[in-house]
Amino acid sequence: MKFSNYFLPTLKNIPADAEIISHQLMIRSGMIKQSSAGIYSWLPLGLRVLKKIEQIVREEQNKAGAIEILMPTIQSADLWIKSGRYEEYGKEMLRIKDRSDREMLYGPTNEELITDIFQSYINSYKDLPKNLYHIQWKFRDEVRPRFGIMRGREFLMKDNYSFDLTKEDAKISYNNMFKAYIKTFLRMGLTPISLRADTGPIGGDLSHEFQILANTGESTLYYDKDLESLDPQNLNPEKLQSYYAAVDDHHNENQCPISKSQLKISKGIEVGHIFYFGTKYSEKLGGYVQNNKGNKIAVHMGSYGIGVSRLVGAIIEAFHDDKGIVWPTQVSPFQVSLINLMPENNKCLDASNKFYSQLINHKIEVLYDDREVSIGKKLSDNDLLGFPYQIIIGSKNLKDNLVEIKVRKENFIEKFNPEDAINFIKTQLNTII
Ligand code: P5A
Repeated sequence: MKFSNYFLPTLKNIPADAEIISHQLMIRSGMIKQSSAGIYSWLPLGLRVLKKIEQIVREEQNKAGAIEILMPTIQSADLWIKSGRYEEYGKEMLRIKDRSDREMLYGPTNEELITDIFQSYINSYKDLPKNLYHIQWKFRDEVRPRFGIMRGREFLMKDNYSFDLTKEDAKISYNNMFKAYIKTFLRMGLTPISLRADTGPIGGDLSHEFQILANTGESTLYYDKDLESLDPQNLNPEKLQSYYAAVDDHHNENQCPISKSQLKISKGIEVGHIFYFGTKYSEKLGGYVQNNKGNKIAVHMGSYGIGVSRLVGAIIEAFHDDKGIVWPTQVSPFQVSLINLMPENNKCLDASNKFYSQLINHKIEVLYDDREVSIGKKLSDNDLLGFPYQIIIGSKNLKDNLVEIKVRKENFIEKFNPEDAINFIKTQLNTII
């Protein structure tokens, strides 16, 4: 993509209403635009990141055996009246009336709707277990939407729902998802910390939340330092659940079961939450199957949520410096910035155009900064955008047949001849899973 053809409005100044760094950086790098309180448009760069995160989440769900569907954003109130949550949800639910005065709502979550889909088609224990997910926009009329897309009113969630015959089987589904969640966050370059959690309006008696470490996070976490070095190929959910981890409200120094040398304290951001709630919804909404003796049994359910849009902000909170974003390669909107410092110089133009076609031929995602703006603005904009590698083309280096590569994470610059430059980038990108 050529910058001059793209739609990427960068801003130099920090927007006055953005309190936290990810919100500031997302606005300054032209990723989102607020439409009204807690509701955002995703501009091209932001959308690319959102789609990459969504795809990693999707792949890990599929690998774990969950099946993708798509439920609507607008739901009828009927099922919520049956489950008892229509009243309970209060003002956080956005209620709408259609032209025939029927009560509708913009779904804040989908336990009711999925249980209804399940009960319409599944009647026998032989069809269990089932695990269905979708990635769909939700609406929660939060009292205080803030921090940009981190606590929006409209936000993208991956939510799935498991159906099992017994509590024991449901626990297996729960642990399977637990493991998939850890893998998902590790794949994004994050450090996930799982904690026992309250169940709130979803209900049930077993729940974990997943926080990711970020110095600027809202919660303070106390946890066993072994949780920081998990091997994605070798995850044991039961063992992981036995490690000590607590948010500051729940942590008591005198009752902490692990030694001071083992205890770590860091800031975190909640990006996922999972629940086992037994038969709470299946009993009310007809989620029964016949067991092998012909008896009707209410299925045991769990629900599992990942804040897909929140992750965009959370990743920026975890990975930035004073110049801007420092994207992990796995979710970076582009892999390479190709920066032509002097587009008016024919040699620079030829060399840059050649790099551009070569990168495209190698299927490397490149944003080619061909703009006619000052060198200073180009360099600072590209640092702000934070793609992992920058190829910088200037006339002085070209005279010696050299270009510069900057590795954004280390702010390390090295000179290469053009051929080696492409090979260096290719090798670096191949080492990423
Ligand atoms: C689990 C899936 C649920 O809603 N029902 C279906 C369960 N859980 S949850 O904890 O309430 O939300 C799951 C994740 O969604 C993200 N999230 C948000 N992201 C942005 N803005 C919001 N206002 C918001 N509310 C929830 C979080 O990542 C949360 O962990």
